[in-house]
Amino acid sequence: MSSPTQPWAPVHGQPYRPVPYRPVRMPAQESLDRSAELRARMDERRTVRRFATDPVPEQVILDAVACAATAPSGAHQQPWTFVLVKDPEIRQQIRAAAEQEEQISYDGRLGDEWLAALRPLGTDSVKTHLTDAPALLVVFQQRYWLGPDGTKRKHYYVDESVGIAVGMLLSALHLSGLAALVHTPSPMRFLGHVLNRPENEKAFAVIPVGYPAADCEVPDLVRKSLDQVIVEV
Ligand code: IYR
Repeated sequence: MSSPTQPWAPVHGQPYRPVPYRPVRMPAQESLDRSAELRARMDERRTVRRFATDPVPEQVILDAVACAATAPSGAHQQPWTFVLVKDPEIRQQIRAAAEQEEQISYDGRLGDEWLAALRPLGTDSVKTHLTDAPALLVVFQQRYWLGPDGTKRKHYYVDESVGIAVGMLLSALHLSGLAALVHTPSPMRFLGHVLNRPENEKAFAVIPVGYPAADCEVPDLVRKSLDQVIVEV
């Protein structure tokens, strides 16, 4: 990997020029200790829909985005943009537009089966998290590369790449003490308009970030046990 201080530039079509990778191997006992601790910490993560309005240290969010941006991606094209929205007016605009769509969704667009699947989660069309949380991370997929001169180039496995990056973002936020919610208002086209994003970017999710409200409640969910999610052959 190039030095972190070297700015990114497209390498499309350049030859393979490997560099050595020799991380110090972690002793097995240390791996076991760390994985057990991480497993317990990750099991404490909950999706939060009621946020405190308290500010959060911005650097924590920036560090989490930097963690997310270490994600592997198709052809290492890193097809993501994270828009950090702090401005209360823009958050209000996003909330108004999201609630307008969600109202239609919850009033029937989702259909009975989908609404039944959501009922145990207690979601509805009111999206207070979009204005209560002190920051929103709006994640965009770069569906293709758009050069400064308008050149377009295909991006590969964009859904997978951005999904992995968002997973890493959620882990980083949680392990740094912040709560988050992956909110996917549908349709999401309004986000590109409100945030003035270029034509190659498509909204993937809105992620409010903050602390849970003092009276925050979450659904009483049960996670699948390890033996229900793993198959060993
Ligand atoms: N986008 C809607 C509905 C919704 C859909 C799923 I799948 C969820 O897991 C939760 C909500 C909303 O944000 O309310």
